[in-house]
Order: sequence, then structure tokens, then C-alpha cells
Amino acid sequence: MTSLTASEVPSYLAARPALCGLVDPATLTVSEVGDGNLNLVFICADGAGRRVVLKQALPYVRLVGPDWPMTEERATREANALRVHGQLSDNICRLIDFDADRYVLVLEDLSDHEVLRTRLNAGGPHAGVTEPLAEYVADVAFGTSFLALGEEEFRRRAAAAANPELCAITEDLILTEPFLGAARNSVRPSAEPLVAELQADPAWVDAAMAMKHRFVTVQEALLHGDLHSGSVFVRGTEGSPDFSVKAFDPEFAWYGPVGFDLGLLWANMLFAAARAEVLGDHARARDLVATCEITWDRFRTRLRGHWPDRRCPAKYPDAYLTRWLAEIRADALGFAGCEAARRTIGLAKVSDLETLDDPGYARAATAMLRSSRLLLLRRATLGFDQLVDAFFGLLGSARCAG
Ligand code: SR1
Ligand code: MG
Repeated sequence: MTSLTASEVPSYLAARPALCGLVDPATLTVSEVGDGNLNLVFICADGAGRRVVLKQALPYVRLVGPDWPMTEERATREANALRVHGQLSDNICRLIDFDADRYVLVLEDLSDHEVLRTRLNAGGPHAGVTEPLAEYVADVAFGTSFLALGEEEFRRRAAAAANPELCAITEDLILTEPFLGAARNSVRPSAEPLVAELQADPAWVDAAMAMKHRFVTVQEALLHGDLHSGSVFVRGTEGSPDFSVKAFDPEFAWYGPVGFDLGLLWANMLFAAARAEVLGDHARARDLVATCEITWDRFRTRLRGHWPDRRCPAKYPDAYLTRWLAEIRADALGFAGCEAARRTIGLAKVSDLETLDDPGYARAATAMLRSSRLLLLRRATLGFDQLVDAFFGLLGSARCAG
């Protein structure tokens, strides 16, 4: 497979019958805008202002280069997730076409949106943004589960959605390396003693390994697989006619534990909150932390709303849902603890933290690492009020210690 260049894109589009009429290749301007960790992304606009986006999987991890080869089949898995999720939710980027030979996805143009992380880092509005994401997770959790599909169809789909190479990235970067140590880990000097302390703490390490066990062995639904604030586009503000929230980039999709998607979202909202707090905006930080409980409530309500639609209700009494929700909640808290550690210590860090000055970084990194321990060790029982109190306590005590 050869990688596209911007100058080749017009002739590529002209040769794809499914794309005729979407844009005019003769008047196309193309810019490569991929700033993610893995792929090429081209924004294509024609003379009449019509736009589409092309995303092509490279045969390696873009963040590192050809020294880290990576299957292009990830594009096929992403296309499948976009199709399936798009049938269940409006809060996911639309797939227009997929070229399975060249691993090119043609996607709706969302360039009038901004990446949620970019908006959050700039101090922009976030009210109402995470609720549609909670509904998206719930719609997909139910709609791709055996409760909705029946056991046989569920097993077929789960097998077809296996994504071992991308799951291996998650298993290494999120669920192993921050806890056991790795050459590609790094923190600033102010966080080194705490990282050493945590990596010598068997309770923290073992709790992370328990989450890895859940990640590898639990097969509940077709997840997004990478639902951090850099995987979400947002446009407008809550209540405005143009308000729109869309997840994108589900190339890590696989059948896994539903709490994984919620946990990644929560951890990334905590990074945004830590940033706001150290930059002096306590009210904003409180609102950002509150999105964890808000999304949990919205997710739970939405999943309960789907519950009457399960196949064979007699086989699955209401107590089943109560127990499942408790498992999802504990998983989400545990995976949030893993992501909090990973985005501080491991490869592919977050700009929320990395763009802070040294005193701010020390305070935020310390709070995120100690929160990781709290989330992991107390995942079965931790209340959201306790999380809020502990999180701000850690930010305060980190300031005193710094
Ligand atoms: C090598 S890929 C690094 C990270 O980028 C993606 O967004 C995922 O979060 C992955 O872990
Ligand atoms: Mg991504």
C-alpha cells in the first residue's frame, strides 16, 4: 500500500465512484492536517466550498516513525466501529466511504468543530459537552451487547472486531509501562520521586494489573477504545442551534469492558481540571471534576432507558442491570486511575499537563499520580464526593509541598 500525498488526493477522489458528487476534484484544495499519533489526515475543499476528510492508516506509528511498524488493518477496524456506532448514535463522526485496499477512510468534514482538549486548554466552554458522550457510550454499550444482539450474533461480531495490535498498544502504554517502568516513560524531575514511590507500591501496581486483566478478558460491547478529550470534536455551546459533539478516531475499537471508555474520559477531564486549578480558576476546576459524576448519571439513565429493549427480558431480571452498572462504575474508576498515570508518565502525554510551567506541572502531576492510586485502589467503593474532596486536597497539598 502506498501512502497518499496531498497532490495525489484529487485524482484519488476522482477515481472513487462512491465519492462522485461529494466534492469536485477539479477545483480541490487539499491540506494534510494529521496531528494525531498514528495517521495521515487530509482536509479536501472544492471551489464550491464542499468538504470531505480523508484519513489513511500508515504502516507504522506516526508518533515514533517507521521503527514502530503497525498494521494498516486498524483502518478496517475503525471503519467497522464508525459504521456500527453511527447506526446507534449521532455523537460519532460519520463514515462516508472506506477503501479497504488503500486503507483510506472518507469522513464527514468537522473542521467547523474544535478538538475538545484544545478548547479545554484554552479555557473554553464545556457545559453540556460530556453528557452526549455519556449517551454515546451507553447507546453503544447496549446496542452492541449480547443483550441487544443475542448471544450468537454477539460472538460473531466480537470475534470479527478483534483488534490485537491496537489493544497491545493500550496494554503496554496504559496498563503496564506506567506501573512497571519502561524506557519510553518520562516525567519532569519534580515528579520522579513520586513515580519511584508508586512503582515500589505493590498495591498500586497490583490494582493496575487487575485492570489489565479486565481489559484483556472482559468482552461486553464494541467500545471506542480511545475516548480521551483529543478524540472528541465540539462546535458551539450548550443550547445554541449549532451545538454539536462528536467522538472520532475509534481505531482502537474492540469488544471490551464498557467502563474503559468512561474511565478514559474521566481521567482526561481530571487533567483539564488539574490544569484549571493550577492556573487559578477553582470554579472551572470544580465544574470539570463534576463532569465525572454528571456523565455517570447520564450514562446510567441512558442504559436504564435501553434496558426494556433487551432480548428475552425474562432471562435477565432487573438485578442483572444493577450488578452490571456496579461493575461498569468500578471498571471506569479503575481505568481512569490507569489513564491518569499513563498520561503523566508514559508515551503520548497530554498538553493539559505538559504546557504548564514547572511549579504548575509539579502540582498537577502530583495530584494526578496520587489520584491514580486512589482511583485504582478504591474503585469498588469510591463516591464522587470523595473523589472531588480528595482531588482538591491533593492539589492543595501538592502546592504546599512544592
Ligand atoms: C502509539 S499511539 C499512542 C496513543 O495515541 C492514541 O491516541 C492512543 O491513546 C494511544 O495510546
Ligand atoms: Mg487518536
